[in-house]
Amino acid sequence: MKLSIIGAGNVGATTAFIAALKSSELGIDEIVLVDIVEKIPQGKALDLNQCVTVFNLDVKIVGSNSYADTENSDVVVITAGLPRKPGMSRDDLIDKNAGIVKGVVENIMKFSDHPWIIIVTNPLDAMVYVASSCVLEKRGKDAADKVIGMAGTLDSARMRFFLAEELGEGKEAIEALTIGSHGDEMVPLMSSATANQKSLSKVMNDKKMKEIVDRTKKGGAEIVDLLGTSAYYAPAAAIVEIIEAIDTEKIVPVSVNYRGVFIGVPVKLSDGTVEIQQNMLDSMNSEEKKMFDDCIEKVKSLIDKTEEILKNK
Ligand code: LAC
Repeated sequence: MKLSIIGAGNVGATTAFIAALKSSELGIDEIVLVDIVEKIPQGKALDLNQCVTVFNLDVKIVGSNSYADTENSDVVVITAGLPRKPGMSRDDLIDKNAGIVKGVVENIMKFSDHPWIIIVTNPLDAMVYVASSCVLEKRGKDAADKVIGMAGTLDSARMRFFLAEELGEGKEAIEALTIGSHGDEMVPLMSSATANQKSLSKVMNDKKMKEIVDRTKKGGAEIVDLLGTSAYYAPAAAIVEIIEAIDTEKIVPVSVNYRGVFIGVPVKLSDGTVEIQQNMLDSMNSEEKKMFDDCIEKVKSLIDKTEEILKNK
């Protein structure tokens, strides 16, 4: 598998690092790190090549300022764009990042026909819309269906961590999924979450659950406030989790085209298609369904705003 990562900042480089360490189990033989800034991707690639040598891993890491090096990628991860600063919401980035993502996708399309494209740039769901529309125009529906957004795997991991800590359980004991958009409107599926296969409501009171839901929703901002910039270890791991899920039975929450909007839903990624797990959406309780519907409305208006911005570019 050839993996290209656009944007050699914190998230991009850390994704390359984790993917390189897991390269043999994931079947990755080449990782290309592209950035417009000169020397940075080359420097990080050199460091990473020396890193994998420590473990005798057979993976080649290339740092480049040219999209030509992404030729024939199987998976492309787009992290390029501005990250949040303290006090900013993800939506504040829309103006700058819409143009960046469009440009990146046009360049990718010149060198790879039908790669999986994983969007990470914020505001996530709107950027998936930008990338998907661009691929649809250039390569048609089958290729556009392979454009997905990383958010739910990250939000779910954050929530599982908070739940595991609170309950004093191992992380593998906790199953919990968040869907919807990447932001305050996300939908943590508490009604189906479990700890050691027991429903959460049996092991935790409502007040605690609500606190954890709130902390998960603000999970990104909590780290922005501490670091002065966006998180990157968990986002990078959550990107690799999606790559790992491709062509397996694993269900992951990713942002895809769902009834005309781009929003996080549980899916399987197999044979180049996205299989939405509608049964899981149908089993939401009424409160979750309402949150999910509100989220669809919110994303719709964000997409309208994005269209306006792109028209003026
Ligand atoms: C976060 C960024 C990746 O939630 O959106 O940390």
